[in-house]
Amino acid sequence: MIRALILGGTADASLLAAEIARAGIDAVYSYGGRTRPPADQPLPTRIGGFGGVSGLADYIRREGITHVIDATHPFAAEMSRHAVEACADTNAPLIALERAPWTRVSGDNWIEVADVNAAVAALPEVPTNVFLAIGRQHIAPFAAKPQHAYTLRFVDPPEASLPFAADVIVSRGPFTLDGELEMLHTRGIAWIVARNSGGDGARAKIDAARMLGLPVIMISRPELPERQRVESVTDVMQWLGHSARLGA
Ligand code: 3Y8
Ligand code: NAP
Repeated sequence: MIRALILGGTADASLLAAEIARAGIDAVYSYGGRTRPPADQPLPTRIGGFGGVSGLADYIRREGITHVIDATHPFAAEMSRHAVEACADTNAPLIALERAPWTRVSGDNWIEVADVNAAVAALPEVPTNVFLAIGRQHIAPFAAKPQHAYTLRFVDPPEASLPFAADVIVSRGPFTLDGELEMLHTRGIAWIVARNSGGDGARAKIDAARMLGLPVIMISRPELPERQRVESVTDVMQWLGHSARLGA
């Protein structure tokens, strides 16, 4: 009998949860507890960390999890690394549902950088209007260049004071091309900082930047350990179905 654990928190994870619920497969959906409250899922849902690799391994054993699907975001590197280790420790089969990175197309003006610090360095010295579309957790390094007029976008209103003066848009996304064009134009944004998340939920700003001829400082994805990886919900269902047929 299959009992799957979905490490979720993305649009793809929500699509997978709907498919798994429709198929009547026993499963649990897991959020990291980063936003309040996360979207509802059609599966029993748990919220919050497991307590590191050992906490996740204990959860897998205690809950009789037979399959783990890492459908977290490409930048949720710590969760993905823990899943690889905990599944190796418990011999639980693991598959990652991970969307392909965005690739540059003609008209894109990308400056590709390895991490947030390199993104700060890539910004000009001369004061300008900058849109940081990288969430809430990794903005502190931009305090090194306080001369810019920053626009930030968070899922929830900021709880504490910000490390530098900035205007915050509170919006959960997914975002639309018209909405992004309007926002970038009315705020006179001249630079965008984004992470190469892939998928459709965050790509509208990239398309809008191309249309407006704006430079995008694009942060590459963190390195992840080797693990079986698919890009579609169908592939995950086949992986599960295959196991079901084998009576796993
Ligand atoms: C808590 C679950 C859905 C899910 C929507 C996707 C699309 C909109 C685009 C911008 C970029 C960013 C951010 C973003 C997007 C989708 C998807 C995606 C980027 C929710 C969600 C949770 C989170 C956590 C949140 C992070 C933050 C990152 C905002 C739910 C809405 C910037 C990633 O305040 C915080 O602590 C927020 C933290 C991790 C990155 C960061 O470091 O701040 N996502 N996002 C999940 C949990 O608790 O386990 O609440 O429904 C999911 C979505 N966010 O069903 O439509 O990519 O799937 N999320 C990035 O750089 O791309 C916004 O603003 O243009
Ligand atoms: P992260 O840095 O990789 O993970 C940090 C810790 O948060 C993990 O070690 C784990 O805690 C806990 N955690 C993360 N995701 C979890 C999940 N789905 N279920 C249970 N615990 C989880 O993660 P993150 O980048 O902060 O992302 C957190 C959540 O937001 C994930 O669900 C991710 O899919 C979603 N999200 C992230 C981004 C992004 O840009 N990072 C974008 C969209 C959505 P323990 O060690 O205690 O187990």
